[in-house]
Amino acid sequence: MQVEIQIQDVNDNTPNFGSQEIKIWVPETAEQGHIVYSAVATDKDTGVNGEVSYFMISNTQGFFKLDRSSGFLTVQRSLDYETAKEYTVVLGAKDNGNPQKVSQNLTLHIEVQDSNDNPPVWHQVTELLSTLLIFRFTNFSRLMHTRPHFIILTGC
Ligand SMILES: [Ca+2]
Ligand SMILES: [Ca+2]
Ligand SMILES: [Ca+2]
Repeated sequence: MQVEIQIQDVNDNTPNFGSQEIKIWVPETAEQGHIVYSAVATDKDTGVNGEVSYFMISNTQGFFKLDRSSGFLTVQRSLDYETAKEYTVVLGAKDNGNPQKVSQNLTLHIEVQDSNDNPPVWHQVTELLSTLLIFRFTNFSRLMHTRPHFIILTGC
């Protein structure tokens, strides 16, 4: 007599990101929809017990959007290096089993990379001119005998 024993899967595995903190760089010119990160959590169970979906635990002012099934984290709002250089987004993953198991948090440290998106402006012209005038004025006595020399201390 043969007895067939079928082992049924139980939800004894938790989705696992493999790490708890990750650093990511994204250019400030990244457009809406730009994929910043692709979250992947594995779950060794089968069927619904191993079906993983993703969720956000914290998101800085809605700058990023997470697709709950693919795990893609995309840019949602325009970034600006000159305004904010770093964001922190915390993700979680859960399976579809019963009872449901939830992963440890994954913290993403997103650093915005500077792009040359600002043209030079001349707002310091007035200040520069007044500095030069003061320089000339304070050297007026020397001007009687020598020609002034102007040195550009900083510039590009
Ligand atoms: Ca599981
Ligand atoms: Ca900018
Ligand atoms: Ca910039």
